[in-house]
Parts: sequence; structure tokens; C-alpha cells
Amino acid sequence: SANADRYYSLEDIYHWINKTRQEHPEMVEVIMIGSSFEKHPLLVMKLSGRRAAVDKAMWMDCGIHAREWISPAFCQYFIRYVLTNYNRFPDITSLLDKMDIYVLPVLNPDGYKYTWTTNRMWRKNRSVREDSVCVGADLNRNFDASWCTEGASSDPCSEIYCGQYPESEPEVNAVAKFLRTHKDTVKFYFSIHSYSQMLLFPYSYTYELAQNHAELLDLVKDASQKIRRFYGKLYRFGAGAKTIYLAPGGSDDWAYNQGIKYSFTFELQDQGKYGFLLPPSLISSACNDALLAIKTIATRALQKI
Ligand code: 0X9
Ligand code: ZN
Repeated sequence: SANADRYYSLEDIYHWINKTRQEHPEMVEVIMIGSSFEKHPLLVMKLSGRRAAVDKAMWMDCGIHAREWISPAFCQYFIRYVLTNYNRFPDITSLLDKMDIYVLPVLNPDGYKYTWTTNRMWRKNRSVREDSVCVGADLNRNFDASWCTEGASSDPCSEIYCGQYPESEPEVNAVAKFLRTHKDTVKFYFSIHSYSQMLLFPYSYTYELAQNHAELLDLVKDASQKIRRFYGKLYRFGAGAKTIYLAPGGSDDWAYNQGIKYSFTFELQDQGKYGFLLPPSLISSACNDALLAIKTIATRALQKI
């Protein structure tokens, strides 16, 4: 199983996914939801407990932004935690007894690979257009949520380029298609980013408040306080537009508008000392923060739905 003491290359992650399925055939199913621009498979790992079918599910994706290496590392950490501790720890056992968990460890495989081979600071995917020399769209500006308004750019050379039209990017279209098909069961949406230590929820494309803003605020506040108490780390929390910046076309806002009322974006460690270059020695600390936040939010919200 994955070590939390190093980062995995794209090839290593594919190998790890395959190995993990072989080691836990009764709990893990691998679903190919589509392909990236460069035809890498987009593999979702479906985790289920040893029980009858359930009608609820959680979704988590990692690695939308290529250079945020702690994000895929967290998806791996989370999967390993669930598989190791199901039927051992009551918290994760009761979560998995109530819902299935879908995890997409690398949403942007082409970009992730590029950060290993060529440019460590690459953010976007690697899609090519005939009319521009610049490569890539920002996948977190390409969802159909107030697409390409203030906080995104229509310039293909920009780091926050929104793409040619909503869901123009195959990675975004694959995720949106999957969630549209599963929106009756998916109750939680988590998207993992770095850095700056924030627990965010909709909206980011407008300053207007989400319908259940007070409830979402309460959940992330509780999670932030627990992280502070257990691990001493400070996480800011709130609606995206006010807490970080106005940014349309994001996956969390899109998922929320599909009816997934518990929708979150986490920005993991650190606060800027290492930034995207978080050293391997801090992987487990960053992952513990995020794991505690997810367990806190899901456990509390599940009591109400
Ligand atoms: O700008 C982003 O996409 C995220 N920050 S990052 O530094 N990782 O790039 C924040 C996303 C918050 N949610 C939305 N903008 N919808
Ligand atoms: Zn990001």
C-alpha cells in the first residue's frame, strides 16, 4: 500500500491503483470514467463496505491542478486509511457502512505527468488548440458554473484560462458526466487542492450565499477547530468568494448546483513556506489535517440526511 513518505509519479499511481484493487477485491472496484486529452485513463476507485447496497455516496477528487502534489498523495492516503481501518476504527467503519466512497486520485494526469518530467510548476491540463501556441486550460475554471465570468480568463495563455466552452476539457466532461449520472446518490463532494490551509464551500462565482450557508459554515468551523486542537494547524474557512477570491467555473460550485448540498474545496498545507513544493516529510501531517476534516464533516452531516 502507498507510503505517506514520498510522492508517487503518474506511473506509480496507476500501478498502485491496480495493486490496491488486487489486494482488496471485496472492497475496491476501479471504474474508468473517461480519458484525458493525452488519453491517460481517468480511474475512479469505488470503496464499499462488506454490507448490503446503500443509497448514499461520497465523491472526492484530487489533482485537478498539476503542481499541487500533496493532493493526489492525500487521495492515496485516504484510500489506504479506509482499507486498513474499516472494521477496526468505529468512525470510518460507520461512514463506509452508510455510504460508498468514490475517489479519483488524479483528475489531471497529463498535467501531473508534465510536472514530473518538464515543469514542476505547471497548473493546467495539456490540451492543445489549433489557434494558439499556448497549452492547457484551468480545469477548475472549465465547469459549467457561471463559466468564464470575473475570476477566469478567455486568454489561452493565462493560468486561469477557462477553455473554449464549459466542459470543453475531456477531464472535466468525464467528471461532470459521472456525477450527473450519480447525483441522486452522491451527497458529499470534496475537491482537494493546495496550498494555504483553507476549508471552502460554495459559492466562489458569486458573493451570494448558498441556501444552506449557515450549516456549511458550521461544519467547516467545527472541522477547523478540531484540526487546531489536535494538530495545532490553523485553517481558515468560509464561502470561496469571500475567503479566497471570486473564481467561476469551479467543480465545487457546479456540484453544489447539481444538488450535492455538501460540497467543499480544501486547500491543504502549507501556508506558503514551501507552497506547492511541500517536502515529503510533511505529507502525513497534511493528510492528517484533511482526513480529520472529512471525517468531522461527513459524520455530522450524515446524521441529518
Ligand atoms: O483557484 C482555484 O481553483 C482554487 N485555489 S488554487 O490555489 N488551488 O488554485 C480554489 C478553488 C475554490 N473554488 C472555486 N473557485 N470554485
Ligand atoms: Zn488548486
